[in-house]
Amino acid sequence: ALLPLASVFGARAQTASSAVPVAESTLAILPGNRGKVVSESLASLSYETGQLADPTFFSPRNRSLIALFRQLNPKGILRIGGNTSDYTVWSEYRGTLPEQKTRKGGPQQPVVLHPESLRELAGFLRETGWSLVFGVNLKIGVPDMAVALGRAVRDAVGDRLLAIQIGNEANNYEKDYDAFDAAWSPNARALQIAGLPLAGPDTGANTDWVAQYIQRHGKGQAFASRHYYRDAAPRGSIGDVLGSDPGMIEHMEVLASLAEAQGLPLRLTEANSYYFGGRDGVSNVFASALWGADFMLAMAQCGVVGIHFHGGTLASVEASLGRDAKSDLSADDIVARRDAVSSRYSAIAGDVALGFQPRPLFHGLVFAQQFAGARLMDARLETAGANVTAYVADRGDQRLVALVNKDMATDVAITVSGMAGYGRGQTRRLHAPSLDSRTGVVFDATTGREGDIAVDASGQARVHVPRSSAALVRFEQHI
Ligand code: BDP
Repeated sequence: ALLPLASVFGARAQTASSAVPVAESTLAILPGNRGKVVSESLASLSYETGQLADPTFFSPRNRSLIALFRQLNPKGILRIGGNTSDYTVWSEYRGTLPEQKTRKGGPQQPVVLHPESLRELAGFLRETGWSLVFGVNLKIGVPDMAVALGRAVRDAVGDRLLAIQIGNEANNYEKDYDAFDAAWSPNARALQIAGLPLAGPDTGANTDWVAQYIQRHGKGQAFASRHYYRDAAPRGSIGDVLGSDPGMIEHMEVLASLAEAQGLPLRLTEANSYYFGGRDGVSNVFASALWGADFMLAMAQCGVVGIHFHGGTLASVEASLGRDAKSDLSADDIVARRDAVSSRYSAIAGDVALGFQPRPLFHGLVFAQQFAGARLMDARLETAGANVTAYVADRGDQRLVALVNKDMATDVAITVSGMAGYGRGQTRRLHAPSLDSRTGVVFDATTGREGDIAVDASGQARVHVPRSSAALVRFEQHI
């Protein structure tokens, strides 16, 4: 039933338009059905190997980026890879190297990686507390160089190296899984002999390749991986990103159970909303925060252990900015320019000269990361057709209830049942002036009637979630 907002939510009714419908919804928590514990490394990031060309980026002196990494997740995992990993050469490799070609057949300018970048990266990881997944060049077909670089990475970062991956989205250049396997295997053998931990296959969307890889190579690897993007920019719209992608859920459920049978965690080592750098007005606005929060929790529910949101600078734009001294810019200019130097989907915007700031997506990732360490529970949601998702988890004597209202037009009033034994809940809300806001996104504690939620004698609580916002309620168990 749709009730006028004012009748269920007096406090907000004074400011909200009375035209906003409210969908009466129910969330029944099924206390017997306990799922997996959400990994501490759920919120993770991915950057291009090309980002390492500038050793001051991932550096122990880059305090502003370190602070944002720590704020996102004190136990995250940084994945270095992407297309640029497949044309990176190691400066210390003394063997001969074939010339690499671009997709169109021209000579490919290599990214030359120097020891200094690895030393700086090691310091950055130490300061953030993050671990590393590092991708080496498969396309070039020189296993000796893969080993030389893999060893150098391990020597630089030590135990923080979780795994080496070989090749990025090889499905884009190998004809089928067997061709990939044949190219991959000599590299893998050489890296294994050198005692380096492996993970893979780091393909694009190819679930069947990942399944074959798990079957053939899964035992003893650090994790299994693939990537995810909703679609290619410039396709995409706010309505599209807020829609659901049920196919992905099915694929990941299948892969997670295959991986689990081999004792392997499953990670999305590269993911974001729209590839080709993201969709302006979608990937970099508040809608992406609701998408990211929901996507992370949906993936955790399927058994995905970590999601590495891809990002970083748009190197070409950055180069053109070199002439501007930071001090010449007003605060607003700096905000706009940090935005301009970054890929549109990057959760963090900025560069070393300008400093760094969170994008809207960042706040969505922080929202979902609140589930780290909590055990997911089954719950049944009925929303009268509103585009809402719900996630429930227990941690110690707390119960977390996340409600993501991706509906653009409808507020929801959710009656949560199955809360017997819990006292009051405290709410943090993820909201912004509008879905297309680039700034003004917050994830903050709500005070008063909207923030402090009571559980009644029958074990029910009422939570109101305005359209285009999310709420995270933390209920405390009765002592
Ligand atoms: C992915 C690549 C990554 C690109 C991204 C994009 O792995 O290197 O940056 O697409 O196009 O497929 O945005």
